[in-house]
Amino acid sequence: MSLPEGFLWGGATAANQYEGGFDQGGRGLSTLDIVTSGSQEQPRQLTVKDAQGKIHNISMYEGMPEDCQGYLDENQYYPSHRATDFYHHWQEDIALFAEQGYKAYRMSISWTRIFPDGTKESLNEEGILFYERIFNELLKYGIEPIVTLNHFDMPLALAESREGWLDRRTIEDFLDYAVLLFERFKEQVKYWITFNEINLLNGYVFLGIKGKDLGKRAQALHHVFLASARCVMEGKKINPDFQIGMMLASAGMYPETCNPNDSMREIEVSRMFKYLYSDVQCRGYYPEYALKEYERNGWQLVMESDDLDLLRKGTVDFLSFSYYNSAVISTKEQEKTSRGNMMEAVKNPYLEESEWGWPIDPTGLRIVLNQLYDRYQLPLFIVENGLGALDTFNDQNEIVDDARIAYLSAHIEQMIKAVVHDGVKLLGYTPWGCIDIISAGTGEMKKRYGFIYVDLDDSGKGTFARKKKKSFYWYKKVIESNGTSIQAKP
Ligand code: P53
Repeated sequence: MSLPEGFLWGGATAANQYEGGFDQGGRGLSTLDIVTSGSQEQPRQLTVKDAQGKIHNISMYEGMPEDCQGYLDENQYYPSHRATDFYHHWQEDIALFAEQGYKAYRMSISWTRIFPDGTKESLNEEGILFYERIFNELLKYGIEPIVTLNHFDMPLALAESREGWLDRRTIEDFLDYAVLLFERFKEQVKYWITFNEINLLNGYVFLGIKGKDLGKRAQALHHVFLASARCVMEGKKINPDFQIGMMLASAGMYPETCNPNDSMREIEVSRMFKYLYSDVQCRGYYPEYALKEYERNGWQLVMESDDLDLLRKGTVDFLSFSYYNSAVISTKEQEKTSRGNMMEAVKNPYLEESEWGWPIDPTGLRIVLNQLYDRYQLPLFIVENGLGALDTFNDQNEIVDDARIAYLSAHIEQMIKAVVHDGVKLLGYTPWGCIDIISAGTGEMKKRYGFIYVDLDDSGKGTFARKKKKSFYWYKKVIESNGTSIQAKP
C-alpha cells in the first residue's frame, strides 16, 4: 500500500494568522485587523465606531451594524497584527520546512500587502517583492508553493466604502490582483487556490457585508463565484500549465439514525453547507436545489447576461479541502448543540473529541474523499487537517505532542486507504498550521496545530522563538517513507 511518486507532502498556513507585519512594508488594513482575540466561550469581537463616534465591541458572528465603521483601538490586542511573525522569520521557517522534507507548502498572499486599499491604484511593489523572495526561497529547497489568493482577507477600505463583495466592482479589483500575481509569478507558482473555505464566507469580516440580511450574502457569494471563475479563465491564458483549484470546508456529515427523515435532513444540510459551492465551481452551474432554496427565501440574484456562461467556463482543475471533523445531523430540534465547526449537530457517541470539542473522526476523512471523488471525478487535495491542542513542556523542556501524532497518523492511514484501496485521485496532503499560528475561530494562540512551536501567548507576549516538537521528527519520517512509516509511536 503506497502513495504515488510525487505526492505533495507538506504543510499549510495563511497570511492573516501567520504573517504579521500588518503596518510594515506598505501593507494596508484588512477587516481581520480589527478583530480581537477570543476563546471557546467568548467570541472574537469587532471593534467599531458608530455614527456618533461611540466605540463598541461586537461579536464577530453578529456582524457589523449598518451605521458603524471599523475602528482600531490602541488598547486592544489584535492577533493578526504580528501573528506568529512570518514577516521577520520566513528564512528560518522555510529552512525548518525543508529540514522536514516538505515537497509543498501552502500559503496565502495578503490582498492588502499587494493592493493596500484593495484596488490597483494603490499597488505596493514592496509587497510583491516580499512574496517573490519567499517563492524563490521555497524553490531553492525544491518546495512547490501552493498559493491561496484569498484566505479570509477583506480589504478594510473596500468593506467600508462599498460593502466589499456585495458590490460587483470588487470582482474587477480582485481580478486585477489575481492577474498581477499570475503574471509576476507564472514561473514560480503552478498551483493556485482561489478562495479559502468558500462555503464559510459570510458577514462583514469575510465578505464586507453589513447587517444580517442573508440575501446579501447570496449576492456577494455570486460575485465571489464569478471572481473565481474569471481567475481560472485569465490564469489559463497566462500560463496554460497552471492548476487552479477551489477550496471547501469539508466536514463529514452523518444522519443521526436510520429514520429516513434524518437521512433527508443530512442531504439538505450537506447540500447547502458544502455541495452548493463545489457544484458551482466544479460543474459550472447553480444546482436546482439551491435555486429552489434561494427562491423560497426570496433571494433574487442580480445577474448580468453572461454570468452563467462565465461560471460554466471557469470551472476548476482540482478540488482542495479542509477536513477536521464530522458532524451528526438530526431532525430532533431539542437536542441540537453546536459541536466543532458545525452549527447544527449533535454529539456522536462513537467518537472522542478534542480539547476544543471537535469530534475526531479519521474514517470520516476517507468517506469525504470518496464522496467528493464520486461526485466530481476531479483530483482532490487535502490542504488542511490537524489537531488544535494545548502544548506543554516536560522536565527536559521538550514538547511531546503524542495526541497530535496519533490524530495525524490515524488520518493519514485513512487517506492512504482512500487512494490505494478506493482509487481516489489525490494530489497531496498539507496539514494545517504546520508551524503554530493564531486560531481563526477563537483568535487564541494556545490552540496550536504545529510541528514547530512558537513562543507566544494569548495576550501577544512572547519571544517568537521557534522550537521543534516531537511531531516534527515523526512527520519528517512520514514524508521520507512516502507514508509507509506512520505508526504513532515508533
Ligand atoms: P481554528 C471554522 C470551522 C472550520 C474551519 O480552525 C475553519 C473555521 C474558522 O475558524 O477554518 C479553517 O483556527 C481555516 C483556517 C483555520 C482552521 O480551519 O479555528 O481555513 O484558517 O485556522 C482551523 O482552529
